[in-house]
Amino acid sequence: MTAPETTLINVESSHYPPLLLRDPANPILTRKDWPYSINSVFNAGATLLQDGTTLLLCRIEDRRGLSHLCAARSKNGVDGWQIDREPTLMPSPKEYPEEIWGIEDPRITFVPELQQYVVTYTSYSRGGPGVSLALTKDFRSFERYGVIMPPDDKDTALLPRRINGYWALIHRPMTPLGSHMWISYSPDLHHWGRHRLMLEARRGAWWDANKIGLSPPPIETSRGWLVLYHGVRHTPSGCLYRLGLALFDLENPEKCLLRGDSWIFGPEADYERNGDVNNVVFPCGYTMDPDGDTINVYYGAADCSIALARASARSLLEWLDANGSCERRRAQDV
Ligand code: BMA
Repeated sequence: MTAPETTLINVESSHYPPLLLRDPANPILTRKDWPYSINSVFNAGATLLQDGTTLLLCRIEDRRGLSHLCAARSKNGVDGWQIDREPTLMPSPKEYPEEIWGIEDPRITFVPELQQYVVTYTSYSRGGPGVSLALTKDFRSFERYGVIMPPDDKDTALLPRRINGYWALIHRPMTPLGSHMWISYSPDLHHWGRHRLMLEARRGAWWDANKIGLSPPPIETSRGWLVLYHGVRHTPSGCLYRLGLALFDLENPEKCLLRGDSWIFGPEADYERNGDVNNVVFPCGYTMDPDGDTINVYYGAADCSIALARASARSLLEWLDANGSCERRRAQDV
């Protein structure tokens, strides 16, 4: 009798090329790793520090249901995490009342011009979730700018350099007519204007109908800004969070060059299927390997843990060339 074949973790159907490969160590961080009591750890921003250390700024939910941020550092970005002994960035509702119900889902952008990391995150106010911004050099002390986009708005990241002299911020305001990705510009990171619709949620039965949002900060390639975004499907048993791919013009980032029709990554593994919120993959950060091609995508799984999947920038662009089309041309069809 022959032994049954081992089940692989990457369970994608062979008809779909697996563009993001899960790390065998997944989930790489869970509440069991935490040095203090928490309910869950998920949705982490990511960056590489100057010495090559991977830093994750993790969303921690406590047992009141409120979130704060906590940093974890690792030499190889997979294991050996050194986790701050206490919260790294707590909501500060006395000075910033808009943080009264917690801070969530950070995205990190290193900005060479400022020689600082810009962290954008959701601040949960009495008026709903809005977008806040803070600057840091070391993830130990932070300069808070407060709310830069009022509720309901989230899923934000700053581009790492100015576009035509202005900082550019991607975000996702919510309206009853649909939750789409917008881009806004600022001369000083405080005052924002020139708001433009960047990518629309599709409609009807599509996997990314009605609600989409930026996932990690855009990835700069020679062909354009590569954007992983999440699409939310409402089903009778709850929401289903999957990832799609699009490419935007380098100097005019509101111009979509290519957008894939199908999702490229969705909940399949047990830790993505089952958790506090089932069927969620939610990346907020990535790091790029020294080869300039391997992208390490850090994602929250089922609002309970942090997992890692790798992709090749070249393969993502090739996939978009084969499967993407121009958003504007398609606009009338959907
Ligand atoms: C979204 C965000 C994420 C969360 C996801 C699934 O709206 O709030 O923080 O992971 O829902 O619950």
